[in-house]
Amino acid sequence: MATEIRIPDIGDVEHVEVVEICAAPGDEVAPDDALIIIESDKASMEVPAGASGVLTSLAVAVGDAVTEGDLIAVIEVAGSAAGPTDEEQAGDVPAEAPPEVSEEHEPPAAAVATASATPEPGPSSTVEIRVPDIGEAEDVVVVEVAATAGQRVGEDDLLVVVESDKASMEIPAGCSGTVLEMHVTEGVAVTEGTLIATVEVEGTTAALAPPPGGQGAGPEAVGTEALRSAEAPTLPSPPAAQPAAAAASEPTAAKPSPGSRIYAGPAVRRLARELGVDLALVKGSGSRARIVKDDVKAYVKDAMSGPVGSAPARSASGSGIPAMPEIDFSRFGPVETRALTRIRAAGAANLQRSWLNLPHVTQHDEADVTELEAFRASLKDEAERRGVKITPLAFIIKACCYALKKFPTFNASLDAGAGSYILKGYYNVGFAVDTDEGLVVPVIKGADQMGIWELSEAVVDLAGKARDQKLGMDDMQGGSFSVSSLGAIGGTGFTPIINAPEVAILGVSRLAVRPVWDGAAFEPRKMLPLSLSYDHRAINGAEAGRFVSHLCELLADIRRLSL
Ligand code: CAO
Repeated sequence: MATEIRIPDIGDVEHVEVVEICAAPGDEVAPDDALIIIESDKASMEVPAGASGVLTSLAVAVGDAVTEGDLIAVIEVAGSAAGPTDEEQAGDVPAEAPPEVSEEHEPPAAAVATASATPEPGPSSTVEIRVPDIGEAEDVVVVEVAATAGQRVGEDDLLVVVESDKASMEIPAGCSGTVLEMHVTEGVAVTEGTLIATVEVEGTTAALAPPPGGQGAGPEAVGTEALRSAEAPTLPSPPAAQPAAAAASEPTAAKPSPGSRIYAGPAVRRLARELGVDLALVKGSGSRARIVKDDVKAYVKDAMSGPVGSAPARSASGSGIPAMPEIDFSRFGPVETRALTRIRAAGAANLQRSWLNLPHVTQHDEADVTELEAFRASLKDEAERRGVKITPLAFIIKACCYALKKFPTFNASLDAGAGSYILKGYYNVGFAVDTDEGLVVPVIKGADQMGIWELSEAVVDLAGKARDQKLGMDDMQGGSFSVSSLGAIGGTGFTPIINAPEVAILGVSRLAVRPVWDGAAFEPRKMLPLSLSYDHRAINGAEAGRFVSHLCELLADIRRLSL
């Protein structure tokens, strides 16, 4: 059954703008999934699908001016026997929209107090600015505090931005004066009536009307504008007038003064918070300098590629990388906090350091190990007699030593200034071992001097020590190249992180039998996926390609290991 989704009641506003499209035809949507985001001068709101099904068509585009009842989209509701209600058929509300919509026809509390503020000459007085009617919205938090104590504000100057799961709203001062105190900070939860700020209205007697019905606030409280979240989809009215101060504070690349306006929808604000981006520093490319997701992404890109100390970088953490926001996940469901083991924490720091400092590229290839596997199988009885487990890893380490000798820049480190290679005349191969405590990388010293039996013994011995937490510092130092084998686990390829200050690491995935064309017919061959990550400062792509090709040749014909 096809259901038409239309623009819900948007209060007194005649038209709102579609600022974001959140779903595309063909998408499966749930009732709570946002289809579009609409925005008036003062608030933005996600319009949810209101029904489960597949989005068959979208009738709006970014930039469209829409009004109540306009068609947004058509959803093919899966397996629904129930027909739409009369209201839905009339297009008043999306199917399954919450019942609160029946209240929509009341004029929103929006701007009532603001509009009725008629300052008259007289002595100063203190006005309390409180959170206005926020409809049925729950979990409303302050996401931005835009004014500070001592700041002069105009009626329309922004004090805070609050946000629920579905909508965000700017709360302006609603009167002119000096902020005496801001009573909220970013991240605090607020409800209707929560005290936001106290403002001294100078030289006037503030004849400000109480909020409608006297709800929540005292006689001097200024009701500003109602936030109706998507659960009660009503957008507040635009302000009666735009004071000159607000017009002068259009966002620019430089941080605007507190109180100036940031136009951004909830999805954009959420993205900015996730990336640790201060929206005040982002230049909006939308209408009225509204910030869209692409602006935030472009800002992050600039910050990452710009010179250290450039304006965007200064706003980020010391390393120039935007800090990750701290999120209270318990807001979304039950959580458990578990400390990282010492090994995992140390590994995490090393991996991050390598990932951030070394430009990683991964070269993928496949080695035909059919003959190698046949040879390995033929050693089974002897291996049992010797009490040694022989896996492909020993052959791979052996082949790596050969390849490293042929391509010495892979068995190297870069000096601190990255002006020269430090080529190593030893072949110490580390291999990643997965233990209960985390990942460790013991090193087989002088691996090039060992035969397959010796290498197999070394792997078993060091892996056992690693799992029993018996490795000494010496067992883990002095590596010149590393191998990370996930072959026993599975996968067809991955991006191993270089064990810096080494310059390359070989990832090994699970071998599989594949049909390989031999020029006349398809032959079943055992193919071993290899993934070589390398530091692109030290190694060119062509060199990496040659290194892996050579490795594949060696593994395809292990007689070459004796040449
Ligand atoms: N394809 C198919 N099978 C493979 C294989 C591959 N590439 N590599 C190993 N196998 C097989 C082995 O032959 C063995 O089979 P049998 O018991 O039938 O002989 C089985 O898988 C188990 O091998 P293993 O894991 O005991 O031995 P290994 O030498 O292959 O690996 C070690 C040893 C220590 C590297 C491994 O146990 C390990 O910890 N791997 C995880 C490494 C890791 O976490 N890497 C990710 C790090 S992040 O970059």
